[in-house]
This record gives sequence, structure tokens and C-alpha cells, in this order.
Amino acid sequence: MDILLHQYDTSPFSEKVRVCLGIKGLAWRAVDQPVIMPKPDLIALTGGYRRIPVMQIGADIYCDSVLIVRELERRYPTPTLFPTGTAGMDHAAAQWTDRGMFQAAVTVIFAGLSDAVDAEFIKDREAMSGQPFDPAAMRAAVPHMAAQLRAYAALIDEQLADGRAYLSGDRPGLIDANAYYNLWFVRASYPPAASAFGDLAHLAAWMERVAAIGHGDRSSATRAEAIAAARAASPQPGEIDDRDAALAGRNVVVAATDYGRDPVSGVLIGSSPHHVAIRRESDEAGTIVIHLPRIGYAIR
Ligand SMILES: N[C@@H](CCC(=O)N[C@@H](CS)C(=O)NCC(=O)O)C(=O)O
Repeated sequence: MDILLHQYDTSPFSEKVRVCLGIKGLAWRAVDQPVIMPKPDLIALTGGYRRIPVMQIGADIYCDSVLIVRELERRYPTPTLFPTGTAGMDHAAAQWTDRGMFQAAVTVIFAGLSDAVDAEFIKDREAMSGQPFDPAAMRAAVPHMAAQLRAYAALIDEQLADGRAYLSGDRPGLIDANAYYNLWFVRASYPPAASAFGDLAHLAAWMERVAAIGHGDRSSATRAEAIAAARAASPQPGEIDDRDAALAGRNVVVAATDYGRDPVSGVLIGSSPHHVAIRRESDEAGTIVIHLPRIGYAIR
């Protein structure tokens, strides 16, 4: 079954996943989704989750880049995303890159672009975050956030100072994809802000190496093809962690706790410390199972 990645090209969290697909040399199909709501063809598959990226394999739908890369490693273990056997801490690094580093990148980019940002985009992101888009406040935060970004970038440069090619040695892994994608985002979206890290020589050479990994064997699929693929497939069976036994087979509602908190409801059919899997019926896509992470998500 094809790996379908619901994404858009400018999405930084999608770039994280695309680099992991490149490390693994996998074939996959990009399903481009809109940058703002409405996204009816995505919601038909996710049951309400609106963020990008989402990975689909048949009738199994994986929300959030953290869970997507975990599932890629489970299904396609070779070559590994953890070449030095540090999977736990490499996954934990996402709590740094996806939060503090991402917020710093977003601030320097959107403060820089502020006058050029489309009104519809601003309205959408205000609704998603519950926060006003305030260009003046963002511009005031730039010195601090640029300093944060530089400090984060200097950590990466420090790790590379012994001449290693990638962050854990001579082979690339998830830690490289995580550390890379926000810097890529800044450089691609608002190049002047890349001055926060452009002079770090080890980091600059490493960014070129990560870019050269590429994205694997990419082709494209339409949104209608993705929905048809879900309808034609059956989801994988799930297994429930003993700790969640009381919730097995019950209706649950799962939502992110940071932003884009749109709830997804369904019957709990699988769980582990890292994920929950819920089954629901979609008018368009038939029976689907939606997988969501546990860190940063609440279950009711
Ligand atoms: N924790 C999520 C965050 C994803 C995220 O914030 N994605 C951005 C795009 S890169 C998003 O969904 N923005 C709103 C949208 O595209 O509708 C993940 O790791 O996948």
C-alpha cells in the first residue's frame, strides 16, 4: 500500500517527515492540502484533525509528525532513524524542536513578513491558535527570539564541531531531521532571519548535507485518490495497553493541548504509551482508524 503524505511544500513539520522519508529512501505520494481551512478532504480522513502533516497508509491515518516518524520506523526499520541506538532521547528532542525552536522560527519569520501576510491566512491562524496575530508584538519579540534561535543553532554547531557529518555520527537520523526543519523553514520563508545562524560554519555545511539526502522517491496523488484508497482498504487491527483496559471499545475524544485543538472522536481500539488509535466511520472514506500521539494530546 502506498505511503500518502497529506502536506504542503512550505510546511516545516512536513519537511521533517520528508527528510525522514529521504533517509529511508522510501517511495511516497504527496497529497497536497490547503494551507488554511476549510480542508474537507483531509477532515473526511482525520475526523476533525486539521494540522499538517498527516500520513495515510490505506485506511490507517497517522496524525502529527511525531507519530508519523515513529510509524515509519516501525514499518520500515531499515535504514534506521536511530543509527546510534538513542531512539528515546532522539524522540524526546522533538519536545525542543517542535515547541521552543519552532516558536522562535515562527516569530522571526512572521515578524519579518508581517505586512505581506495574507488576511485570510491571519484569520485562520488566529482561530487555530486562539491568539491574536499582532505584528507589533511580534516585532518587539524579535531580538529575544532571534537570540533563542541563535543559541539553539549554536548547540547544533557545537555538536558538529568534531567534524562529524551528522548529529549522531556518520549516518543521518531523526535527530538531524528534527534539528534541521526549523532552520530550513527560516531560510526558505524569510531568508534575512537566517542571519541568526548563517555564520556557523559546521551548521551551514551540515544543512547542505541534510538537504542533499533528498526526500526519497516522491510522486503525487490527488485528494480524491487518497479518499478512494482509504475506502478500498481495511485498517490494521489494534492492541490496547493494559493501563487503558477500562477505555477499550469505549467512545473517546482526543485533542491536541497546544493549538489546533479540534477534537477527534471514535472508539478506542489501540493504545500504547506513545499513541492512541480510534476507529470511526467516515461517509466518504468508510471505516478508518485514526492514530494520534499521547504527548501533547488529551483523551476524554
Ligand atoms: N505537533 C504537530 C504540529 C503540526 C503543525 O503545527 N503544522 C502546521 C503546518 S507545518 C499546521 O498544521 N498549520 C496549520 C495548517 O496547516 O492548517 C506535528 O508535529 O505534526
